[in-house]
Amino acid sequence: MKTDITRLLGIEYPIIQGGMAWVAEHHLAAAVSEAGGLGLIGAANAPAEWVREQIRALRELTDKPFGVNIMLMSPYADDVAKVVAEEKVPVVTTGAGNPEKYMAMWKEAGIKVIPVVASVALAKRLERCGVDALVAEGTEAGGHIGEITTMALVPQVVDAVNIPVIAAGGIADGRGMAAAFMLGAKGCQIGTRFLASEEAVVHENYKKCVLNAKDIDVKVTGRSTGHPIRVIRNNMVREYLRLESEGAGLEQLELMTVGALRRAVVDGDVENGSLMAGQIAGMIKEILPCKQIIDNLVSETDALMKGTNIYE
Ligand code: TUI
Repeated sequence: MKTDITRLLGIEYPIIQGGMAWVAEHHLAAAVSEAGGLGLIGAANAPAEWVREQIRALRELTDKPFGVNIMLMSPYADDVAKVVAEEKVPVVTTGAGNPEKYMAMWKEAGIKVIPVVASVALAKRLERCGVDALVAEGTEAGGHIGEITTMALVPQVVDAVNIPVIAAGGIADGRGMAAAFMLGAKGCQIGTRFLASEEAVVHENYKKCVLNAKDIDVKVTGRSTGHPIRVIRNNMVREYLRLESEGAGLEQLELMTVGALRRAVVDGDVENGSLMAGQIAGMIKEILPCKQIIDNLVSETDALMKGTNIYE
C-alpha cells in the first residue's frame, strides 16, 4: 500500500494514529509504529518535560518513524514546540489552531509537519507556509471538532492544495479507508479504533463504553461556548447539555470539564468523566491488538480497492 504518505513518512501503510489527549502515550504509539503505521504521542495539555520523557520512552520501544501531536490551545504549546525540535522527532502533527509561527524552527530541525485542519482556508494558508501534508478532519471525529463532515471536507481540501491529504473523522475499517482514497486522500488518521486496542493505556471502563456505544450515543458538548467536543453520553454530558440549553455561562460550563478527560482515562469514572470518541464508536465491537487493527484495515481496504490504481 504505497502512497505519497508512506513515501513521505517512510512507513509501510498510510495509517496514522490520532494524537488523542491522555490516550496517545508511548505504548500505543510504539505499537502502531511497530505494526507499520505512524504512532503519535498526544501532547494535549501536558508539560513539555512529560513530552520529552514520552519521546525517549517511545524510542526505547521502536526504531520506526513516529510523531508528536501538539494541541495548540495548550498553555505549554510553545515549550512543547521547542522540545520536538530539540528531540528531532520525525513528524509533528498539530490540532486546534494554526502552527505557522513554529514552521521555521521545525523545518530547521528536519521535521515533517502535518497540521490537522477543519477548513479549506487554513489548508491553503498552511500549504503556502511549506507544510508537508495535511490531515483533513471531519466533524465525525472525537474530541475537539470542526463543522464540516469528512465526506464534504476531504475532497474540497484535496482540490484546494497540491500536497498530500490524510482523511480523518469517522474512519474505523476498510470501508471507510477505501472511501477516503476515493475522495482523494492518500492516507487515513484513525483515533477511536486505536483507543479500543489492547495497547492503549486507557481504563477498561472507558474501553467498555466504546464497545457498548450505539450510533446515537455520541454527542457534542460545548457548541454554545465555541469549543465543541464530541463524547459518549453519560451523566456529565446530560447535565452539561441541560445547563447549556438553559443558557449557562462559559465559566460554569468549563468548570464541569476541568480534569474530566483524566477522570475517564485514568480513574475509569465513566459517569462524570469525559469519554471523547468519534461517531464510529458504534461500529467497534472488540478490543484488538494494534497489529490486528492495522492488518484488518489493510486487507479490507485491499479487497475493496482491487482493480483501481489509486495505490501501488
Ligand atoms: O485537536 C483535535 N482534537 C482534540 S484536541 C483535544 S484536547 C482538549 N481537551 C480539552 C478541551 C479542548 C481540547 C481533544 N480533541 N483535532 C484536530 C482539530 N483541529 N479539529 C479541529 C481543528 C482545528 C480547528 C480550527 C484546527 C485549526 C483551526 O483553526 C483555527 C485557526 O486558528 O485558524
